[in-house]
Amino acid sequence: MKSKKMLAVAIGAGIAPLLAVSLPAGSASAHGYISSPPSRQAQCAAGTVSCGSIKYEPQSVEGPKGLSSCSGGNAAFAELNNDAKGWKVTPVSRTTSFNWRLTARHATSTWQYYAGGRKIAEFNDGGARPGETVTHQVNFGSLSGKQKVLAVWNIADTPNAFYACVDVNVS
Ligand SMILES: [Cu+2]
Repeated sequence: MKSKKMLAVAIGAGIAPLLAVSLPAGSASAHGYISSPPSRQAQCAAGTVSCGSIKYEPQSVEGPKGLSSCSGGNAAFAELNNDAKGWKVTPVSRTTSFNWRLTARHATSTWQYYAGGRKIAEFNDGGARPGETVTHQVNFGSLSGKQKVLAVWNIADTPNAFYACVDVNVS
């Protein structure tokens, strides 16, 4: 998101009309997603699977906190919810590193990972601003075989979260 301060400065400088045109693209580019193991939106962006508009902005799967859908409730990205779309399944070990690529370093409350119908990991950043990449070690415990992991990035200073589904095979 563009800050209100930046907006105020821009208006003060008399470039408000230009900003009004460029703002949608700017805010769409400013979030994050899981790059590895490749999430569904990362596979769209890489052309591994053919997708609609999500391929241009894999970082934009933003929705209200508390959802459990891969699309974060975005109708335009509904194909991310389709388990039969041919997503590449990444073989992983019981403890696996999940890597986020952030295009905006939003203040963060928690990172959550769900699989097998329950939460398998949570990391509390206490409102801190993350780096451009973030890595978490996630342990699958007793879960094995094919799993659809739902990862959630909860933003500290907005009601929103970012969502990413990752298809893995745990062995
Ligand atoms: Cu953002």
